[in-house]
Amino acid sequence: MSFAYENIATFSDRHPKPTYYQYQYGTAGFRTLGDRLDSVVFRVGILAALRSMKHNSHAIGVMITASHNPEQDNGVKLIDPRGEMLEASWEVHATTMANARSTEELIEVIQHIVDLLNIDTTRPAVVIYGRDTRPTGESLVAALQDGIQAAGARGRDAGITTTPVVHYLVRATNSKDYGEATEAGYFTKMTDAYKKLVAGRPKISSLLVDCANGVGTMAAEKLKEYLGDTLPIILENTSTTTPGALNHACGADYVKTMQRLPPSLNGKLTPTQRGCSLDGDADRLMYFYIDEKRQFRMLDGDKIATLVAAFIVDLVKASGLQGQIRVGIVQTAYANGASTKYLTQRLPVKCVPTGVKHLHHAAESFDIGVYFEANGHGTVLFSRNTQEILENHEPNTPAQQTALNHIINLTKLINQTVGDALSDMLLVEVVLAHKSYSGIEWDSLYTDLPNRLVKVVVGDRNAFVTTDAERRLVSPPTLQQRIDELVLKYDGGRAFVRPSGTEDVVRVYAEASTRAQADDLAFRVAGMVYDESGGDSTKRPKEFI
Ligand code: G16
Repeated sequence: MSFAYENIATFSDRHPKPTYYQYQYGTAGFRTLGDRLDSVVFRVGILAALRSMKHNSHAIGVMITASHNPEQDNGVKLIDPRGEMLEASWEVHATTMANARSTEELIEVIQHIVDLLNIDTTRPAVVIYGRDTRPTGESLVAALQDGIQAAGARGRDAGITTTPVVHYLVRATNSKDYGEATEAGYFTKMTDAYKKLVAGRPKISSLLVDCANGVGTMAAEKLKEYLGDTLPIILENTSTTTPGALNHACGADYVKTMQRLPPSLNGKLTPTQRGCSLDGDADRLMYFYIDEKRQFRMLDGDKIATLVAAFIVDLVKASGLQGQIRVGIVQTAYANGASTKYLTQRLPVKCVPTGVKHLHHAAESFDIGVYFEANGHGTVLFSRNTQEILENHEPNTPAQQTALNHIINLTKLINQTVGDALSDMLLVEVVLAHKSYSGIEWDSLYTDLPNRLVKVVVGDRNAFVTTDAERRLVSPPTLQQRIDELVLKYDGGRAFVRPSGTEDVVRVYAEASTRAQADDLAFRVAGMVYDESGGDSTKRPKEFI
């Protein structure tokens, strides 16, 4: 098929934009109520085709998911040729297309983009797409298929699958040496590497996996088969068809925000046994365990980054590559202060704004870049130069050879395109197996400062504008100054405010030296945010007072 504006116009008339809504490309693409997204997803199909044409017909990915959001929400993320998030400069094109008020305006916008970027629309285009288990997913896929067809592109349907699988498929389709571009190729690559890395190490009796009642269930079931008895995983929260169950009182976001075990796992996780939670599209991971005092202990993205980075640094030294390969860490403002302090004493650490797209690019500046958000979203990147060093290195001793083999296997185990809960879970289990650590030893690397995350519903979240990697507010005008004054009253206090890019809320993060102080600081700052937004004082949430 060829690119024909008449064709696009005919299809576009079937996917009109609602007049009342302005779309915003957020932290991870467009995200709002699923039944508001038909026109957006249709247009994303066209945009993905244009991006493929612009990139020498390399495949572009589209994932329909709202990840950690409630079930009624949905969203769409675009994936670039190397499997990473859409290049930031195209976000503006996505937004302009999404907000074109009519078919005529849409055609004008497309023509403008084609001219501006000098896109050769005679080139073939390929779009790989998948969706999670949300009820609105099926109709949104139909809208996407219309967009792909309207633009004369070829679509490849990856079906109901996880975000990391779609990222993998895009990378593997475009770079043949990355792996076989099938779901089986994804599982085989990852589990073969895992088996080599844990060969001869003691096995744990079981690992409990909370699948958030989402698409991670299907992927984890397949992973279980590939793993066999090398890692016995017990799957929980696997009700993918129960209405309202997705992410409800379970999953990685629940664990991180509530800092407690999902109620459905009460009595299932035995003391000292490890468990972990995936989120709704299986790109985030939170670990936890119950200690000897039967207290819930959370091991979040910061703890994962610390564990993994230390292991990689040890392997680099042990393989004789110290001095040739520089390992660095990327975090966001949400990183626990104790983790940042611990890490900066050992490694270069960068702080960037929230969003995998920011972390991923910052991590590319290291030879091996370990990036994790505290919410459990992260991965490890090995630069091209590092891969070459690994391939050409000639170890002097058998011990160096073993360490080198381990690093090479890590490059295969880790999904280097994006945070991947299942790949990260295997990575954590590899490190724990090598270190002979239980959750307790891992947890004891440093002690988290007590912290609290709060969401505040405001009239207009865009009124909250940040700077300094989202650590400070520049608007509303005097709010940051008042937060600064308040923070000074708390021992070890730190707090910041930022608008979410995935939910219609403002997020408040606070930490302090005691749990009571962290809670108090968070709720007081949340109260300031609420008041600042012109909230009705009679509806002011009780906890904020
Ligand atoms: C997305 C992004 C993450 C980000 C999270 C929350 O995750 O990929 O990088 O941390 O949203 O973002 P915000 O605080 O702006 O709402 P996911 O797993 O929801 O796709």
